[in-house]
Amino acid sequence: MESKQNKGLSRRAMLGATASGAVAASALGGRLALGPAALGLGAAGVATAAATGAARAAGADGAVAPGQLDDYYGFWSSGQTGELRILGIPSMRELLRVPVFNRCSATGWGHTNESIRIHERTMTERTRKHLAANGRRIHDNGDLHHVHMSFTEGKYDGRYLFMNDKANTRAARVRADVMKCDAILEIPNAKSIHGLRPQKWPRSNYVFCNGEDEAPLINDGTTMDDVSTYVNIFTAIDADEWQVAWQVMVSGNLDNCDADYEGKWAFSTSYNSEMGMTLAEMTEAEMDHVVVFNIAEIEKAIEAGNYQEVNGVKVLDGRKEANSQLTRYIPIANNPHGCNMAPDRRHLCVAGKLSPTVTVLDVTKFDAIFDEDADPRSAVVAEPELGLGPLHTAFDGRGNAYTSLFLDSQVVKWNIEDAIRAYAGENVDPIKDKIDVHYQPGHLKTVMGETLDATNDWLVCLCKFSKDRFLNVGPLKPENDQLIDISGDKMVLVHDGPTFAEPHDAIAVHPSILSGIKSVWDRDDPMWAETRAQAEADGVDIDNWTEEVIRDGNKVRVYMSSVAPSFSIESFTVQEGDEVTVIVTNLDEIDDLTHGFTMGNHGVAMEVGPQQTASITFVAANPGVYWYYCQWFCHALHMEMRGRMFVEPKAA
Ligand code: CUK
Ligand code: CUA
Ligand code: CA
Repeated sequence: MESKQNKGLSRRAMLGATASGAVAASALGGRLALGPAALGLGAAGVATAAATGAARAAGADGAVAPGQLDDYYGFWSSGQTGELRILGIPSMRELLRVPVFNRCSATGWGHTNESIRIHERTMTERTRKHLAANGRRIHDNGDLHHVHMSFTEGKYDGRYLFMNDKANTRAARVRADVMKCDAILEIPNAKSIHGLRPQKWPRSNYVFCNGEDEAPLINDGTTMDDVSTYVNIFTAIDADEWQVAWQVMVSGNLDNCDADYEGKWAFSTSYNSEMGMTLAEMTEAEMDHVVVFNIAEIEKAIEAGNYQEVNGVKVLDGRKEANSQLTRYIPIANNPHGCNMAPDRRHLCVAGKLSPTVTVLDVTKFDAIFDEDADPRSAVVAEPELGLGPLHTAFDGRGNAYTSLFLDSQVVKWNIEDAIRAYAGENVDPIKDKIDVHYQPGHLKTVMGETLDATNDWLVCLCKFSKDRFLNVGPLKPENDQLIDISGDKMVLVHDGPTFAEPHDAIAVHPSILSGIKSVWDRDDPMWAETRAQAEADGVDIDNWTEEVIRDGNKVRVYMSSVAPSFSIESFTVQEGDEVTVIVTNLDEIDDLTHGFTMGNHGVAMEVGPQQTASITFVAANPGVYWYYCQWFCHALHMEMRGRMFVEPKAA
């Protein structure tokens, strides 16, 4: 203790911080040393920007000065990286990565007991069997295409972010108060969750998920060739319970989806109405379709018990031949893709992909198409020809739509009302502007353009190819997310933002909606409830300075606390072959004072944020001395924040 205190003094003096807290520089007093100066930071890091009104903190070029905050949070998917990312808009600075379906070296996500429990909670028996056969407990890859925030009455409510995993047929929820994943659901029966959208009205009671790939409903190896046994599945997740509420079998496959502003409908595009199994078959028909799901009729059918139960889930038949009131199929040309509801509460825009058109559907006409003899195309009110390869559409607050043109490498701005007038025969050109983007855009998003709060501020266009836009980094190039000013009549490209593989989609959210974000965990957070229960069973009080090593057969639980710059336990001993669980509680309560726990040569590392408890389990297979250390730079004596595990050889 003596020498630690002395080192603390000299180190602080060296860094030029005040020494007024020096007498208290015991393990606990360490926090006194950690002003910004101790880390060599200026005080400017806490400058605030008045990000409330319509005025932009950023300049016209989107530049945000050092120390200034961005105007909006951007939430980015990351495709095959499997994580959620948070960027600032308009600076496009990356603020955080939130691991979800991936394994994270920094935070231990996918390895801590708390995160593995979230993965395992709704895993199907098939997946458990598959993983066990491969010597694993969880999948640590995902393909996260779509991220959307929870809604209340058509507006973001700042509670949750929802996202899909196409690779392993899952959907996940991230708590927006701490920006951590708190629930993952593997969806039975469906295959490859692609489109995902929350219900917008009255609130996000459901999260709708499209199954993209067809497979036999009872997928037990009986047949591959009898395609008549194949189905596709639309799933509604109960967003509060994070369990499947119901599923609907459909004809054709499902690509992207959205929901209306009345809570009556959900809709999905299908590029494979043909139920083809090859590229030639999937592009054979001239028309595919949009499926309209009638939420009230579906809930009625569930209530009436008109479902079959498959793998513990209620499944309804909404296929064409079932002739039910659950679904309607609206013919759309040709392999449609994007499915975007406009903030005018009325118009759904479906991008043609292989057709140069966007089809505009009036959702107030959907009741009529559920009449027996109605023509489902009677809901079409416009079909402007916009350019080659339309993929997705975004909206501003002035009735304009912005559609990405993949093949043309352009964004086209068009006016919805003018498109409707043109479709009705008036001589008006709905196209207002076109801009080149670089290159091959997929999704594009305006600030809060998928809500009733659509703005006229920025458009982010997520380009799939960057080619020559950045220094060459080898065969694998970054994507290029471009920032476009849409405040005037003409779109203006102001910024290129390289991103790693492969964000598909993004949303932008005003900071006032996220005012509930915490900087320090609540000690009683449910994230470690099971770890707390184990501690209580072991008679350990993890809310206070803790030094306990509990032996339970060949299981050893090591409870320790951390306060900068030390762990409460400087060494512990286990036996060769023991299963060791290290439980660390970070008692520091200062913003940004994260510790970590890394056990050398054991593949073990985790984040422990201020006031957080985290735990990780491994087998101590080899006798010897192993250092553990804090891997988050937390203090001038961060390097010294370490200790030893001694693994005793098994008695012969
Ligand atoms: S999909 Cu990727 S560009 Cu998965 Cu939203 Cu259209
Ligand atoms: Cu604690 Cu570094
Ligand atoms: Ca097709």
